[in-house]
Amino acid sequence: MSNNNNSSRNILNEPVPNHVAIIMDGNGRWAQERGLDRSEGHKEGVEAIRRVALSANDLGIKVLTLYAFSTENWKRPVKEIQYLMALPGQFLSRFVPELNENNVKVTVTGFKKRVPDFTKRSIYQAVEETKNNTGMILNFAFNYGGRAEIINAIQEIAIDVENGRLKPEAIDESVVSNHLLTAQLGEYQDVDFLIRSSGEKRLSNFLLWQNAYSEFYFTKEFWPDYNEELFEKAILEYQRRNRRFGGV
Ligand code: V07
Repeated sequence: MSNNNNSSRNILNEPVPNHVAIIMDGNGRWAQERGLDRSEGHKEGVEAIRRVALSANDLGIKVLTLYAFSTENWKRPVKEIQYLMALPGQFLSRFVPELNENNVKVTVTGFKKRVPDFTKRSIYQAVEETKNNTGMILNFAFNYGGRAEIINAIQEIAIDVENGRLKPEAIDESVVSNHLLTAQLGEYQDVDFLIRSSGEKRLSNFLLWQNAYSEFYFTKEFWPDYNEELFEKAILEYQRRNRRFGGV
């Protein structure tokens, strides 16, 4: 193991974030730089998920949410969408046994509409086959959009008000949270640490409500290059910020 700089500080001696969310950006550019098809970048991106998920689980992180597909991604070329919709199935057949060995539970946050049936079946199979695991939750944001999520919550809450089940003045943060797509995450619904790879410094409609108090971390590496070492470096930075914060 490397003994350089801040990695000599033991990462396990200080709190790790409960909920880490990642915008896995740079798969296309990674492929372009190598003269490869974009799909090769997505394929390598799956390997990066494996490395980072197992590392996060080892560190004791409770929830890892990955932005796999946004509601805006439907604008991409049909060929690319077709490729992307097959990735959950590939991921499932290759990694579910390993996720089970590591007690990792798969969940999904997103809208069902427009997602092809074969993709939904793969995803629900992964969820089903890992549902009894009690370790980290590997949560895929799939056909997810933050504003659409908030609009959906408002519509559901409005129906409760219309039917007399809820008074407008009773609408508070917990009522709203309970109507978001992440309600299943319970006490870990809020993101503590947001990572975005590939140099872009934007939130891009990702978990708008849930990122209200999170620390942001932007890194220039492309997602397919992500590994245990880069992930630990990010977590050490979170711990550094927490120390400064806790000191006052
Ligand atoms: C996708 C690979 C990683 C880089 C970012 C974009 C491409 C894993 C999944 C997945 C989704 C749901 C699920 C299991 C796995 C996935 C899409 C794209 C659309 F239950 N990777 N990955 N889905 N990429």
